[in-house]
Amino acid sequence: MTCLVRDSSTVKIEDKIVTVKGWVQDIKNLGGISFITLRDRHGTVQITLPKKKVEKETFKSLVTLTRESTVIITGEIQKSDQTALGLEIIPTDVKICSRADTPLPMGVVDKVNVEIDTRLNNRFIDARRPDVKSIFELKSIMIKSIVDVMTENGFVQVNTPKIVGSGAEGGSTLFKIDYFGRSAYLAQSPQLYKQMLMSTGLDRVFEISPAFRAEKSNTSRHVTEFISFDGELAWIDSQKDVMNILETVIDQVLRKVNERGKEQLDILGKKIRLQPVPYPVLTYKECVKIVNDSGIDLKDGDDIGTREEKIIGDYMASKRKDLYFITEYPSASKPFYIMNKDGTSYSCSFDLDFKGQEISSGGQREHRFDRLIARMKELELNPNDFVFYTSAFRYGMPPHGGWGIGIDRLLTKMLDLPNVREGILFPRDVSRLSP
Ligand code: AMO
Repeated sequence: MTCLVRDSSTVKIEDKIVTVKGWVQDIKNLGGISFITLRDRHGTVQITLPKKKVEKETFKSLVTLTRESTVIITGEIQKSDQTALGLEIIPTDVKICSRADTPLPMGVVDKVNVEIDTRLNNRFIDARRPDVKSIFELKSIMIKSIVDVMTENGFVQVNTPKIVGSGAEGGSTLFKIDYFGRSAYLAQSPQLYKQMLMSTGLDRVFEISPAFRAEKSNTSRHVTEFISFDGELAWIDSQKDVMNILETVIDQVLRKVNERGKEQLDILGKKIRLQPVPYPVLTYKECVKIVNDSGIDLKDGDDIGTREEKIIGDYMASKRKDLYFITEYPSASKPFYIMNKDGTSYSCSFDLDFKGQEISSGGQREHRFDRLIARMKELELNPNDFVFYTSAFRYGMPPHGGWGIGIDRLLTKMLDLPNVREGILFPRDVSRLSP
């Protein structure tokens, strides 16, 4: 008789004899009969051990196992009314791959609430939980969907260096490293490189890669290493062109995740609320008013911080809008590479917020060499530190713009997770460097 290797979700009564591989989730010893719940990536299957029917050695080795040990079990399938799958496996052969130590640092199926720190310290066990595993399967589905949507829209996927000689997003969040005796940094974003690529004729590029910020703030949305999804496109008329493509991309990605990730969303008990495009646009000034109307004092020019973002998010939620752009930020609050709106003090930039949190920022870039240098000087940056970048603006640079999205924030907002760390397998923050 042939013996099939099956995952738990595909064991069928007709298989007669199967081999299953997994973790011992639970063992119940009732004297004459014992039950093992064996878990693999797809679910669980019941191994039933009637003492009289199972070979003595097999019985003994299985009932003395510890929870979360890994085993390979071959056995006969029998019908059962007592199990979810309507069947059980009576083992004929067992191979113990590794016996788990006791006590476990945390339970897998126990209902007790475990602190996020304990969970992150023991991520290898935490991610055995079907809900946690589903989050990371959805992240994979989301990234695959982004690649599909961007490629379908004519973007070329690129990779740019993560060890760099100068930062793009301000000195305060740069991680300095020793590069064979020279100063170097971990890239805060692919900003300067994706812009340089606009002068090559690869006029639509995207990148999904780690970005690093020496972010001292210990909040539920800041980490020191995150995955950035960057897009950049040339020949734009204004930042509006970038916003149009960005909302199309987000919309298509959310739809794809809803379809492709149905199984995982069901496990989490979630459904992604889809919002038709175009997304609403608020100006910075309108946001200041919304915040002031809520009783919080915010002056024109002040930063829209976490508290203010939340107020604006609540206001938009009351209009059933989860995703919305914020435009016309004061130039002073934006980096040197963003274009100023001629004759105003505003920048050609935008943020995209999702349920009261910034998930993306972008805009039209300053592509005119002289103005770019002037803007750097205005912000007290030394253009000589950026010659590798500014050179690309001297020999034919098209007008261009783009965005950067924190993938981890997009995921956590999409799933209403309370902390960005929930969406990162091994997060890095001001106090966490391990595991
Ligand atoms: P910005 O600095 O706004 O813009 O970053 C873009 C997006 O990256 C995410 N992000 C973070 N996520 C988690 N932890 C952090 N510490 C963190 N910092 C940033 C956010 C944010 O919206 N070069 C520009 C983008 C562009 O103009 O193309 C940039 O990096 O989701």
